Amino acid sequence: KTRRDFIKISTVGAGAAAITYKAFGSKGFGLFESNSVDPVSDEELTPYPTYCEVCFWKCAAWAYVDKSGKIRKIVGNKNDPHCNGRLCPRGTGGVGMVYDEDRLKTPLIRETRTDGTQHFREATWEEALDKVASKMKEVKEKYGPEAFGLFNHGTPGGQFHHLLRAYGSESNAEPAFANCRGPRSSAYFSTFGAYVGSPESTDIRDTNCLVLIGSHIGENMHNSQVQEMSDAIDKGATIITVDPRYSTAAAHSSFWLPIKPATDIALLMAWIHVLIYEGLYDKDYVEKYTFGLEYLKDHVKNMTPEWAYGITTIEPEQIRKTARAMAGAAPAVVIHPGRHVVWYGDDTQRGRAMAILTALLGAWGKRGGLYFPEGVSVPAYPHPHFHEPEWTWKDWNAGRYPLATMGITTELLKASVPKYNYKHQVKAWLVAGTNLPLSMPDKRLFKEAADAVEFIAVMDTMPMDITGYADVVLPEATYLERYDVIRSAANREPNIALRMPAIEPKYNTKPGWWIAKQIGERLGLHDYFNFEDYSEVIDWQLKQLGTSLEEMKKIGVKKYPRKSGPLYLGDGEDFEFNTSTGKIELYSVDFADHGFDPIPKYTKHPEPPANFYRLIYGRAPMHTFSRTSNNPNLSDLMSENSVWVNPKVADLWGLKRDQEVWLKNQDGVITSFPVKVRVTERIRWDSVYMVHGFGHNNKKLSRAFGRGASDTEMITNVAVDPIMGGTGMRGNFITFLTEDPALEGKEVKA
Ligand code: MGD
Ligand code: SF4
Repeated sequence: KTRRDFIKISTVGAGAAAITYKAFGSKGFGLFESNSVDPVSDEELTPYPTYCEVCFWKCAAWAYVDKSGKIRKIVGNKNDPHCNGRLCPRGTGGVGMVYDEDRLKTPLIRETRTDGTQHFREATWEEALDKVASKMKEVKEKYGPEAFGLFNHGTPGGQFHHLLRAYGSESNAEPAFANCRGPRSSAYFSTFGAYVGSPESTDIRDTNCLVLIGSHIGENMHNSQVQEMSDAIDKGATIITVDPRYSTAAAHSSFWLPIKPATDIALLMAWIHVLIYEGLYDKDYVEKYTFGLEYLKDHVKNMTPEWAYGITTIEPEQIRKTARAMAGAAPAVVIHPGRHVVWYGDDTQRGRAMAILTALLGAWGKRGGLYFPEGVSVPAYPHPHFHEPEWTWKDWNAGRYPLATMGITTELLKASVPKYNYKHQVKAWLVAGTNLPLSMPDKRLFKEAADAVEFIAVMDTMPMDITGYADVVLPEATYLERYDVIRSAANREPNIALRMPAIEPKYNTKPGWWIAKQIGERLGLHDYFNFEDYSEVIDWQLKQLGTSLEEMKKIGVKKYPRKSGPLYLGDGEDFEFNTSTGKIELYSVDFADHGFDPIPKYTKHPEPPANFYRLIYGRAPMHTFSRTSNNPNLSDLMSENSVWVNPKVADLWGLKRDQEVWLKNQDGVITSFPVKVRVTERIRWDSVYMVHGFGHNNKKLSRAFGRGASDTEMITNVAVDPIMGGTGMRGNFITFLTEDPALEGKEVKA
């Protein structure tokens, strides 16, 4: 029975994936309609509201459960602005997270046998929770609570964050900052005094021109954004894509600029030059709202398209033409701020250049540009004040990365290794919802840190690579089996969404809130967990927001009227920006004060040595990072990654389509597993491309183990952004090994 359901879902998905590549057509996302293909009639099913955890777009949905208690399908909530009633293929396949037979099923405790070998033994919840709590007590007594660190991501991380704060620690970091969006936050905040958020406040649905700098919307499947882009294409918007790879978005663009990697700032500065020196910028807007035009004008004087051509390989005429296209469409232009933007270590400055371009076009706060988002503030469930820790993540960053606004993951790793001599050291970790071995660049640092700490507890749903490092594994119920925090993300209309269990947790798994509460109780922190069931917390919060759990169970999503004013600036309206000058800062006073370039500069980055190629990586529509590779439905659609190689390079190396190769990077590190070659004109000859998230090392992942190669393994060189600590990952170069390096090693030994 299970098998039949599984095939059915996969078939739905398979059709979906094929259509995905055509998503930007006049029919938009045809694939979502396939959701309705189901032999069970809706009358026989009960819908439960949830929001998706397959990626961080968090689309609100209905999980339909049949009479036997099986989830038959997940369908987007029509009232939800994140999805407009249509899930992406990954979201549809999310049910595979529940029915993946490789799931963590019961708590595990690491044990050392008499012969010294280690293994996991199954444990009761009592034992596992006691163990975590007693270690937390011990660390608190020996070193202070601050020495217990937390790596967190997504909703499960939030529950543990609360636990740690109650316990007295704020030594936390999540990959979403330093390994992802952090540079963008610093860049846009320093320019506009505001963040672009998630979902980004890009008004793509009404834009006349969308500019994508390495943003591969469509492969990076952020639902409503893809839908809006599809609509914008239908309405004839100009799409300009800057990417060394012919991405899906590039294929739907009016202009594809196949830029030489690591040179984007030069292109952006040349665009700024054209706007200023051809007088194409929005003069009224710039005069009224911005600070520093004269400095900027002087700064870009010699940054002509001809200058940029020598750096970027983009023809000067193309640079002029595209700048004029933007100006012609202004202010309805979206310079997409990007998302995973940690590339070369000067990423905050690239973000600044994009923000400045946005300002010159008068597009911030304008229809078809970037709108003013508004969210609902969900009140905290009453609990005593958190004690102020003696030190927090800020103390690692202090002096090093002055504009970091969250904990930096690699700093948390370093603070865990005594040899780095951090004044504030970490001795133990909780890890919740993040698979560090596949997400952290510089695996050597990760291993050093994991070796150094006294204790690691991991809360996950799957036996992911990180669980192999745990002393205690806490198996969490999946998102479809639990209550969770109320989703509240700023959007055009403020809104909230409910996640409630569609079915009981399978196996011996428990919701994150329960696990956090149980540990809290053992630490004497009952007052911070003053509820029996998380539904009480949610109901209390919802009542403060003028609704209730009862109502939300019926509607899933609730929208509220805006209180902060209109979506856009009115013509000539006065507006004070939250920056030092109260203006949009073309020249950043804050950066100058901290000794950083107040206006972005192009810096040359190292290039691949002979016979090496720059490794760039990205997403596929059916996967999210490493979390989905073992999902039965999604691995059915794409079970491994490949390495994209330009035909010229393939010829040079004699590489054939689907041939397996190992990759070796500039530091001599070789991938654990081979990866198939995809020969394609879609990638420049100086680079190779891989989808991130494959090459898992844990044998317990029956579908994902050893399938494809891990891009992360090749990322040993990290270019750290001095402004906010972002981990630039695209300065790594690979070459090909056509023979199995393990055999080679054996031959050498023999
Ligand atoms: P995943 O690799 O998907 O993302 O990094 P991570 O947050 O580590 O791992 C998520 C983990 O959460 C998995 O172990 C999964 O099983 C677990 N999980 C999923 N659902 C649940 C749940 O409901 N409860 C619990 N407890 N656990 C759950 C993402 C990070 O990676 C980010 S945000 C970016 S943008 C970077 N991208 C990136 C890249 O593109 N290339 C390379 N090389 N590295 C990258 N690192 C960064
Ligand atoms: Fe889920 Fe897709 Fe929405 Fe992401 S974009 S939350 S995977 S449905």
